[in-house]
Amino acid sequence: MRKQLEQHDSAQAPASGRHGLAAGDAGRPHSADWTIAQGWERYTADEHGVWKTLYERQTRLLPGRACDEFLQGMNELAIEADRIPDFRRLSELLMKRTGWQVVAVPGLVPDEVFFEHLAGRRFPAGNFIRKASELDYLEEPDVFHDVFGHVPMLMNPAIADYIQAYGEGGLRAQRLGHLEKLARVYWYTVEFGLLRQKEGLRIYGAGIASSATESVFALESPSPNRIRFQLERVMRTRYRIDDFQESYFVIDGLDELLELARIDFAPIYERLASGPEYTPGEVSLGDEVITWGSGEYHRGRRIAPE
Ligand code: HBI
Ligand code: FE
Repeated sequence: MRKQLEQHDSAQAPASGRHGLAAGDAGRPHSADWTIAQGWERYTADEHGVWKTLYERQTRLLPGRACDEFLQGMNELAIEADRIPDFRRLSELLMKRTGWQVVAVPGLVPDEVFFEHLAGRRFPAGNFIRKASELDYLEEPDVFHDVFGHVPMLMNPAIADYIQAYGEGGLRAQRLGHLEKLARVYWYTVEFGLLRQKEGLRIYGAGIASSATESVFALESPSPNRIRFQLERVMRTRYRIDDFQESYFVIDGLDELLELARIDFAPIYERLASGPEYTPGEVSLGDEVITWGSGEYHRGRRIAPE
C-alpha cells in the first residue's frame, strides 16, 4: 500500500483516538501547543540516509513537474540531499521571506492545535522520518512530507497568506461545525493541488510533491480527472486518504488562493447544507473538465463502492 496521509482522518472523525495514538502516551505533549525540540543532533546516519534517498528521487522527478514557485522555493531554502534540514535554519530564512517558522511536533496534533499554529504562521512539522523499509508508506506526516513537500511553498507570499487564513478559517469552521467542508479545500489545494502554467499542468500540492509515485500519476496517468477548481464544487467533494486521488483540481495561479483566503465561508456552509455531495471520482455537469479520467487505476482497487 502506498503512503497514507491519515492525518486528514481527523477531518472526518474529529477528536479521533488517532491523535492520542499519534504521539502515544510517552509522547504526550509537554507543552500546550504540542511543540517539541526537533532534536536535530539526534538523527542517525541511517535517518539522514533515508532523507537522501527520498530527496534524490524527488529532485529527479520534479523539474518540469512541480510549479515554478515550488522549484524556486526549494532552491532558495538550500535544502540539501545529505542531511535532514535543521528547523532553526529553515525558520530564519522563512521568517525573512514570509514571516513563517517551522516548529517540531511529534506527529499528528489535534485539529485545534494545528489551526492555532497555522494562524500564527508556524508550520508544525513531524520531526521523525519514515523507515528505509517503508519509503512509500506514511501513517503520519513525517519530516520529509512536511519539510520537502510544504516548506518550499511557504516561501511564496500567496501560499503563506493562504495557509495562515486556513488556520483562522479552521478555528471558525470548527466552532460552526463545518470543518469537514473546509478540510476538503485544504486537501484539494495545499495537499493535492495542480496548477496550470503556460507550459502545462504542474504540481503545487505537498502530498503530490513529496510522493514519487503520485508525482507521476497526478500529471501523466490517464486515470484521474483533472478539473478546474471551483470552491463550492470542491467543498462538496469527498476525498481519498488511502490511495492516489481520483480527481485533481486545477487553479490558474497561486493568486487564486489569495482570493479564497478573503472569502467569508459562513454563507457558503449554509448553501452546502442542500445540494449534492460528490464521490471522489465523479464528474459533474457544471465542471470545466481539463482531462476526463478513464478511472482505470481505481476501478480494480475499490473494495466497496463509494
Ligand atoms: N497535524 N501535524 C499535523 N499535520 C497535519 O497536516 C494535520 C494535523 N492535525 C490535523 C490536520 N492536519 C487536519 O486534519 C486538518 O487540516 C483538518
Ligand atoms: Fe501535509
